[in-house]
Parts: sequence; structure tokens; C-alpha cells
Amino acid sequence: MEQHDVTNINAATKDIPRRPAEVLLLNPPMDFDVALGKARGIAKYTVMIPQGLASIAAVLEKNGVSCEILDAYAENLSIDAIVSEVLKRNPAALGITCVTPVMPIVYEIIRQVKKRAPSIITVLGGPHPSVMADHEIRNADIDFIVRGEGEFTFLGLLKCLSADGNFDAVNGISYRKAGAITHNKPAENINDPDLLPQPAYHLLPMHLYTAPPQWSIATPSYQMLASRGCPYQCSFCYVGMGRRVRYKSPRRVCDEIEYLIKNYGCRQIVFADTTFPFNGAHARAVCTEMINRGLNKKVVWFTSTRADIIDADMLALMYKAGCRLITLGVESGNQQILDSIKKNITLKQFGDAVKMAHKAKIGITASYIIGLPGETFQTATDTINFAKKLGTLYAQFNILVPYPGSEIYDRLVGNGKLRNKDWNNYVSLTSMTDLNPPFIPEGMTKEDLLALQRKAYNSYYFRPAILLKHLKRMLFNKEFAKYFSLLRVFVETFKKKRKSEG
Ligand code: B12
Ligand code: SF4
Repeated sequence: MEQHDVTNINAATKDIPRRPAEVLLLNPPMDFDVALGKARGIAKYTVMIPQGLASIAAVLEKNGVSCEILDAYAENLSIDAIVSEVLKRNPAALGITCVTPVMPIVYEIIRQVKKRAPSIITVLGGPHPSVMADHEIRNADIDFIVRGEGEFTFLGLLKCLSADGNFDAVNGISYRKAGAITHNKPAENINDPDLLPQPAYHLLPMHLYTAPPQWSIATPSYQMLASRGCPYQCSFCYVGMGRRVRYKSPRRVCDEIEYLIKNYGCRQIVFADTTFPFNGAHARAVCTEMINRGLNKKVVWFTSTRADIIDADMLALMYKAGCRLITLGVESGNQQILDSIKKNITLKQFGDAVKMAHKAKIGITASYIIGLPGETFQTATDTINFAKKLGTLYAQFNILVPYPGSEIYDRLVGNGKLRNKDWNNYVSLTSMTDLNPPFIPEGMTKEDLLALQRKAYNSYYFRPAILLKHLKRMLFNKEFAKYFSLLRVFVETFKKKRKSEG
């Protein structure tokens, strides 16, 4: 990578008051074919609102900082197109949201931006730079990293930049000072999400957002949050929002839904919360408020949850309030593996939860992980068999990606079992044919993992019982558009896979 010195922050800050557009927030593309302008990604079938950027933009606007969002992920923009857009808008600061697999694309974007406009201040935030700050800030194209929740940290940083102030006072940032790397104290998490303004939906290309095809019952579909944080300890997961859960009030949740209905014709909500009905009392209050305001007649909604926090009454109320699908992270069909990843749920609890949801007429996507540490052919087969026994509407079989920030990642780094830190390989969900998996369990090869994943999908979906279930749904619920989208994703993924296999 070409390196050049951009550490002269003072020179850059002098420009700030003279610039019209202060901040440009960027959601980068993730698919390298898209980034290189070679193809439109299948990502376009799952294009969700970048809630973090939308929330930051709202706080900036409220505080008088002019701000724009470029959702290059939603717009399928290539790196070249993004760079010319950034140069055209010429912001004082460019803020980029980053998950691990987008990093190689982000490196290239900031390399080109800094080469052509060195005075644009680059700020990275999001899950990946938050945990890898010490590593990433060594890249001279990155001026600042904002760790953790970014709304007020970023605002503080911008104020400091325009006043030529002292960065030491801004908690939550990492940067280079006189050649040395400095990590300021962590910033505190936002206590009360109600104090945040509503996300700046008006700055986003709202016509482009879609839910994953299997969740698309009604369109337009938008994603929102009812809470932040997760108290559980699953070792494969990175909980960037902290262990303490903070809730939006039911009134705020419903105001936001009403806003999305009124302004964007919203008919479906996907709660992006890690586990929405975590606190039963809060979930009941949200559902009741939805019903009282008649929102259950206007939108359907989905959420992720855990098998140990739902019960028959809760599910019945959720259904009444408009919930039609839940995602359950089952992860493994082998109790020993489940215990080893600190899931703290038994196979029996999963079985009971699925039965209760079926009774409540709520569909389930169960998600599984193949290739966890300790996985053998037998435990993977246990997972496939258990999935078939549960018989949920959808099943998703991911190959483990040990994301930075998760306990598994730290353990694999510690015991020397992490195979590579090439972030290109840190993509889950897609087939790994052309990737080099960062972790492969002992006694297995990459081909074994791929074969197990293929076997899982084939033996799950190509069964008369499941095919019939879907056929019935398509015909009786008139979900033709959804199934058409699913078919397109299937065909495109297949074509892409064939291409990568040469
Ligand atoms: C909903 C969701 C999705 C949705 C929508 C993604 C989207 N564009 O919003 C879908 C299903 C599409 C998805 C896809 C993926 N996801 Co996802 N997703 C989530 C989930 C559950 C919620 C995200 C969210 O809305 N958070 C709420 C907002 C408010 O928080 P935030 O985005 O983190 O932003 C805050 C801070 O991080 C910070 N910040 C963020 N960006 C920036 C930028 C700047 C400039 C600044 C200053 C601050 C800042 O300030 C924000 C406000 O406080 C999180 C888990 C979680 N709870 O965060 C996983 C999570 C973010 N996803 C993850 C991953 C890995 C992925 C995929 C890479 C999976 C894959 N396919 O390979 C893709 C990547 C797609 C993409 N480019 O975003 C990981 C990331 C781990 C890592 N180390 O990178 C997470 C953390 C899950 C996990 N527990 O492991 N995801
Ligand atoms: S997998 Fe779900 S329940 Fe477990 S820590 Fe992550 S967000 Fe929380």
C-alpha cells in the first residue's frame, strides 16, 4: 500500500471554516466486484439502512453541522465513483462506517482520497476500527478512529477540529500525535436512546432499501432499532454496543414507525436489535403501543431473538402486534459445542421455542454455524440433523468467521490457530470457494467445510415437507414477489460460484 504523510492535522484544520459541506458520511460497498465496477452485487437484495450513520448524521444536524450521507453500498458504487463523488463534494471530514470485510475497499478509497485531497480529514468508525484501533491507526491515510458509539464522540472531535482544540479531551478517539499513537479514554455509552434525535432518514436513498428476500413479505421494508446492547456472552459474537441494554421508549419506537409510514409508505419493519424482546416488560409495552395506535394493521415486522427469552404469551402478543417472523440463532445441534460457545441454551429449549412460535403462527429463520472450534464431521452432522428436526421455515448455514472483537477471535490469535488476517476473507453467508477461511477446525479442510455447508442446504431444503411448506406459503399468502427475489438470489449466487470455480 502506498503510504504518505497526512499526520499534519493542524494544516488540515485550518481549512475547515472555509468549507461549505462539513461532513460526508460514507457507507462503503462490500463486494469487490462492485467496488471495481465489474458487477452489481447480490447485496442489492439485502440493502439495509446504515443505522449508525443515520443516527450520527441526525446528531450532527441537530448541532448545526451540515452533513451528507453517501450510501455507496445501497447505490452499488465503484471505488472510482466514490472517490470522484468525495472529491466533488469536498467535505472537511469524511466519516466511514466499517465492518471487517469492507476494510480492503476502505483502504483503497482513503488512499485515493488522501492522494488527491490530503486536507480531507478521514475518520473511521464502526465495529472493526473500534476493536482494531491500535492496528488500523497505523495506516497514514486514517486521521482518526472513533471507537464505540459515535454520535457525541464524533461531534466532539469535529468541534475540536474546527476550534483547533486539544484532542486529549475527546474521549473515544484514537489518532497519531507527533508520530505516536494515542488512544484516548473510552467514551461512555449513550444512556438513554430517547435523547437521540430520530435517525436522519431524509439524507438516505430510502427507495433503495430492501430486507433479505426471505423476510420480504411487504415492501417498502425499513430497518430500525428499539434498543442498544446485549447482555449475553456468545463467544463468536462481537457486542460493540456493550453488555448493558438501553431501550427506546415504546412511544419513541412507535413515533418512528409512524414517521416511516407517513413519509416513506413503510409496510414492513425489521428490528435490527440484537435481541428485541430481551426485556419482556419493554417488549410487551412496545407491542401494546403498536396495537393501541393501530400500527399492527399497517406494518408487519421481524426481529432476532433468543429461544430462552420468548414464551407462548409473548409470542402471541408479538403476533397480534404484527410480528410475522423471528430469527433464532441456534448455532449448533450439538450440546457440547453449544456449551463451548457460551450460548447458554439447551437443544430442548430450542425445540420448545420452535413449537411455541409455530403455534403462534410466527415463521422462523434458524441460523447455524458450521466450523466452530471443536467441530468434527459428527458434530456438523448433528447440526444438520437437528436443523431438519426443528423444521423451521428457513435455515441458514454459515461457515464460522471469527470476527475481531469476538472471544473466539482472541482465542484463535492467542493459540496461533487464526490462519490469516486478510480481511477480504472475513465474509460470512456467501460461499467461500474463492476465499481463504480464517479458521478451519482440526482434521478438516476448506473443501470439507464447503461440502458440509452444501450438504446442509441441500438436505434441508430439498425435502418434500419443506418444499410443500414454501409452496403453500407462496400460494396462500400470495408471496410471489418474495419467492421471485429468492430465486434470483439463488441463480446469481450459483452463477457467481460457477465463475469463481473457473
Ligand atoms: C442489522 C445488522 C446487519 C444488517 C444491516 C447492516 C447495515 N448496513 O446496517 C445486514 C443483515 C445487512 C448485515 C450485514 C452484515 N453484517 Co451485520 N449486523 C447488524 C447488527 C445486528 C446491527 C447493526 C446496527 O444497526 N447497529 C446499530 C447502529 C446504531 O450501530 P453501529 O452501526 O455499530 O454504529 C455505531 C458505532 O459503531 C459508531 N459508528 C459506526 N459507523 C461509524 C462511522 C463513523 C465515521 C463514526 C464516527 C462512528 C461510527 O457510531 C454508531 C452510532 O453509535 C450488528 C450487531 C450490532 N448490534 O451492532 C451486526 C454486525 C454489525 N454485522 C456484522 C457483520 C460481520 C456483517 C456482515 C459483514 C456479514 C456478512 N455478510 O459477511 C455484513 C456486512 C454488511 C455491511 N456492509 O454492513 C458484525 C460486524 C463484526 C465486525 N468485526 O466487523 C456485527 C457487529 C455482528 C456481530 N455481532 O458480530 N448486518
Ligand atoms: S449472538 Fe446474539 S445473544 Fe449472543 S452475544 Fe451476540 S447478540 Fe447477544
